[in-house]
Amino acid sequence: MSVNVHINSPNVKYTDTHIVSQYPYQTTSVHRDGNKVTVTPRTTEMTFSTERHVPQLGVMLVGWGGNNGTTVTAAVLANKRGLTWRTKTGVKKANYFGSLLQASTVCLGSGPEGEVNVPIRDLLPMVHPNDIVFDGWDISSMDLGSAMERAEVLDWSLQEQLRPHMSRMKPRPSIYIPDFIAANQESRADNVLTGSMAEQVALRGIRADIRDFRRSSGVDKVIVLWTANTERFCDLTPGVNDKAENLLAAIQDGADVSPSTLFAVASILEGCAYINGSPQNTFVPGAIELAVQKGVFIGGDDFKSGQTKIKSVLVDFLVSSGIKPTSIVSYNHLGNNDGRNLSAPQQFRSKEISKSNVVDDMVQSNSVLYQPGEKPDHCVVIKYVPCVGDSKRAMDEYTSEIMMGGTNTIALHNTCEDSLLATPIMLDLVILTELCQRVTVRPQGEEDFMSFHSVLALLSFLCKAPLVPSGTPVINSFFRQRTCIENILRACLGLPPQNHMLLEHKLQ
Ligand code: NAI
Ligand code: DG6
Repeated sequence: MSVNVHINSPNVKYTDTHIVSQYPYQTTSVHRDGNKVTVTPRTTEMTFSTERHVPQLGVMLVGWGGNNGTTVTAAVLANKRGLTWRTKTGVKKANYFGSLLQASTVCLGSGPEGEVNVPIRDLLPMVHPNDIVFDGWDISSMDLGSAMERAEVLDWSLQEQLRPHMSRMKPRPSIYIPDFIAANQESRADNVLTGSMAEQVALRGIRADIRDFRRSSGVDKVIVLWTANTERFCDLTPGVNDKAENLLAAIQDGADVSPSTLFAVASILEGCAYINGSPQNTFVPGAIELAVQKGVFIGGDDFKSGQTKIKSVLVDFLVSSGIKPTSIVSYNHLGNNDGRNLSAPQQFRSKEISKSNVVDDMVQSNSVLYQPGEKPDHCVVIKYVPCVGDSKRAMDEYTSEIMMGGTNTIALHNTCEDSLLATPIMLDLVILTELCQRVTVRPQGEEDFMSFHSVLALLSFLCKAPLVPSGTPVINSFFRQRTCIENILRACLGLPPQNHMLLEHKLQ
């Protein structure tokens, strides 16, 4: 059941089309001179404007027939139909647990009945996941019903109920350049836009697919989300992918451009936001420049679902408690097709990079614990073990230095279905992106309202290696990322940032 949040303030106006709020944005400017630090508080008056009309959203998944692609489609269908199914531990009901927007809450303050918490989804008008229309591409031709069975994620009695609906969906043929993913994926590739097809023609084909989906489904907006295999990193080559015009020319000339970058370019040219759920460097500088030129959102990289999410909590907790992590060793094994693809060295390397930088900002923030350039040892291991399927095992050992030379070792073991962790994140990514397309901000003194930057850093909470505008800080800390989302949504409603001071209960 949804809650109707209404703000009672002279600073907030509800028109038929918009919610408009006046918001004092408070920051500080800091000047450091040796060991003297001067801090000057500043306030900038901002006007936030949020369009109230929620459009019909279409989401096109690259890798639709994979574990994530089939699971997100099936989960939405099951929720929409309110399905229940029996397992050996009882009757289960479809839900969206694990979704920040659907299943977590924010505190609005307190009233006569005490603290009032509401789901984030009820703060502002947002797309409901049940209303999303899915389509997509896969290099495997299997229909979504059979692909769901191949994925071995959902309980069989749920699959039986979903099968007739899922089987009607078939992925569109996709771009397959074998060199970018593991050789062990070749046997799946029976649904490709032909191996020898020029990149320019493939790009046109993807753009035509997006237009066809928009037209045939009747959706108002399309967002494209890469949930296909992890690719190897591509080389950053001046004259090829360093600028938008070079990248477009390189595609025309058939130069070495990855399938994921081709998809990103196609989406951007169609005016559709593009999100990268995998670790590879899809967003070469030319693709980022193109997105900025076209004013289209891009976001990524790599869904932050399990081990890395815990890392962004645990290291935050340790460092912000004044404890010094000196070594983090993360091991995991899994047996799904993602694990199979990652068993190849170049694809593993992409994932290793994405999983390794997550503690950097937290470490750098504390000069009491760490000297400049000092970092904890950080080791990431992934092994493919077919037997465990999608049920990933993650084992972590965190060693920290505590007071007076003491050592604190924390060991964790986590078992969970990988795709059931990724699915709610995929939904949050597209719903948050869509909402951001309806928010504009006018800082004091400016004539025009501005959108968020095309590189949508607000998605950082959901990504292992957050993509941010060049020269801006990368925030990995779980708490800072979540607070950022919460406070921006509150600003759209003219509400002050959550400060957790509870002064009203602390004075006498
Ligand atoms: P999967 O291997 O089951 O699915 C990937 C699908 O992509 C396959 O069906 C494959 O045929 C297809 N594919 C490969 N290249 C393609 C192309 N060029 N065009 C269209 N389709 C293509 O993998 P899964 O488990 O669904 O994961 C998908 C991606 O998400 C992987 O890159 C994984 O690393 C990433 N990821 C997954 C997380 C999770 O918790 N499940 C978390 C973080 C990232
Ligand atoms: C092996 O690590 C497979 C990967 O695709 C991960 O399961 C996925 O990236 C999730 O990683 P994490 O670190 O968020 O659990």
